Amino acid sequence: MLEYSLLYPEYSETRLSQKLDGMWRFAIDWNGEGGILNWCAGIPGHDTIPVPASFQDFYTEKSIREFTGDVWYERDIIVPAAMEGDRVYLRFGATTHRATVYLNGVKAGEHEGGYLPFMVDITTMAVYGKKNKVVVVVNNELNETNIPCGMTITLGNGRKMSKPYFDFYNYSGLQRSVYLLSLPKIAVEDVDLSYAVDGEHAEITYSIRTTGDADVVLSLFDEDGKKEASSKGGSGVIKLENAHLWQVGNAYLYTLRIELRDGDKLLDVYEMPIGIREVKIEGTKILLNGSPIYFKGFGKHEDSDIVGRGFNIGVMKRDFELMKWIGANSFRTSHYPYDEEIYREADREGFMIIDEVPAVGLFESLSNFLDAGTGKGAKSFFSKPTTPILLEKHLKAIEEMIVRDKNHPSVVAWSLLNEPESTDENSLPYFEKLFEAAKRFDPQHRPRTFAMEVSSSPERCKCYHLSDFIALNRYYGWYILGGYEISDAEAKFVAEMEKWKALNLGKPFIFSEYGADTLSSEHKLPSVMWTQEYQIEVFEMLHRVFDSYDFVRGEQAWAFADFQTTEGLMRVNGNKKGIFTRQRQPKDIAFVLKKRWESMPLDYKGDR
Ligand code: BDP
Repeated sequence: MLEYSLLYPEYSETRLSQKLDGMWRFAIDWNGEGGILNWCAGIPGHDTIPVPASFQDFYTEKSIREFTGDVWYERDIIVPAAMEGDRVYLRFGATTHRATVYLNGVKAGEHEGGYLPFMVDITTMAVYGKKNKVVVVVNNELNETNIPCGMTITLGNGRKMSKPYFDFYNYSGLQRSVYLLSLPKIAVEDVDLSYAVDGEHAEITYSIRTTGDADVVLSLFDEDGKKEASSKGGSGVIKLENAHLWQVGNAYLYTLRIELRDGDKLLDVYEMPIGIREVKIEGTKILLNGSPIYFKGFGKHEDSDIVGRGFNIGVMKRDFELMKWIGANSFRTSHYPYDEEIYREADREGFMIIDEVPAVGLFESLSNFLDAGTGKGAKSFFSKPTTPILLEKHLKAIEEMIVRDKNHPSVVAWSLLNEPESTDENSLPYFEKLFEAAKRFDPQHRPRTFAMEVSSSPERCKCYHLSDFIALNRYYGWYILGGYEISDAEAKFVAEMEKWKALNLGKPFIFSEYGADTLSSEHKLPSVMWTQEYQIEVFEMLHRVFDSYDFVRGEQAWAFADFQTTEGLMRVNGNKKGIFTRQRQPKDIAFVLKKRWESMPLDYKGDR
């Protein structure tokens, strides 16, 4: 069990929460000497940098953008005297990929894993009512013992360089908000909720974990603030006769108020938005509140100009407006859990999320995602001496993701890996442990899956039977038989689909990626690869195939927007498979998708 709470840092009658965003002092540890030189007590220089943001894209020097190693952040905070007597924490939304936190020169905590929050307890270290110095050292090196996988090389000039086994830039730093929080000694630590829906009748089964003994009192308020139900005790069931369900594109959020009491004394209050909905798989159908649904949407990235992977509230708003405009209803958080604000927005807007743990690059090849389909490389990513360490970190990330995200109605499924090497015997025991853990951590037992690349074919994949629904990443017409050979690509795609069909798995399939690189500057009639016309041809071909198989229950195009990657022969200043540009303007394909998705009802193919 996690040693800290991952509840969203709400303010309440009993909790204080202060955002520490803004300009922090910043220093790059060029010689890896910050530890020896005691930077934990104060960093050198006068540079400052925004938090939250990736550090890479602000500067004009390439050596900073490509810097691999330790970067140091520092700021002074006043820990208010009013917090004394409570438990006081620093909460980091994400430090990519690992961080050590110091308070007043003394180590306060550390965390590994770059896309999930953690809390550092500073209760006994803080000087109350006075200035305290926070120093954080963040390391962005990649290896094969943590996710996402990659390696770190050293160039002839002695500089280190990141070699991701994945196709997105290794942005890093303090990429999400930092909070100073105080919680009462006896506090709500975790909340488990699950739902049973029968028409308008709904049952909410709850269980509240606290840090000490207290009477638990729950109240449920509707959107107008009217109390609809209440309950007492640390666990139980709340019944609603006329429940407003959370529906796709029509979200309804209740407020659950949890009070911890000792007689008349209020010990803690925690309020959270909740949405009542039930997700189920029945045969090849995915049901939300009993009705079949078809996924329309994207694989995305947290990625934008200047701030990189840093959370940007304006970009978030724009992305949701574009997704509504185009008729999408869902997205996958490829290839890592996103900022918590994005899930809260999806809860409000009625979007469905396939929540993905940062397990990408688990494939034995130097440039993973490019060689993946070619069958190149050794065939044993999961039988290395380091595999047990990787598994342990992977399981911890799954736990952290599910504990953080389990109460978002928008989260309807878990993706436990992206394009792993699922073709060797040793992958099976590894995958079994992931799937078992996801079930154990999730009180709602949401469907689990992993996104499969093309060599994970019906004949070769050892693990697809573990998935509750099959998620395929397929690039017919791009990596496979692109350009004038597209007719053969279609035939090859149909041949693969026929093999899946023959297996008669009785499970839903979703296309979790499909697309073609397209430069927004390029037009040509007749088309060639990389032009906007060709992107449309690829999508039309693929959609024809999707539509001819009833067990295909969704399509999430790759990618929502163009995004930054490591430079290379295959990438023109990033991956250009976006339906929108990196600046969030539509390519021609966006209008094609809009027409298609707006004409497809939510229960598309639901009668089949
Ligand atoms: C898949 C990966 C994705 C890549 C995409 C591509 O899952 O991260 O960006 O292909 O090549 O292999 O565009």
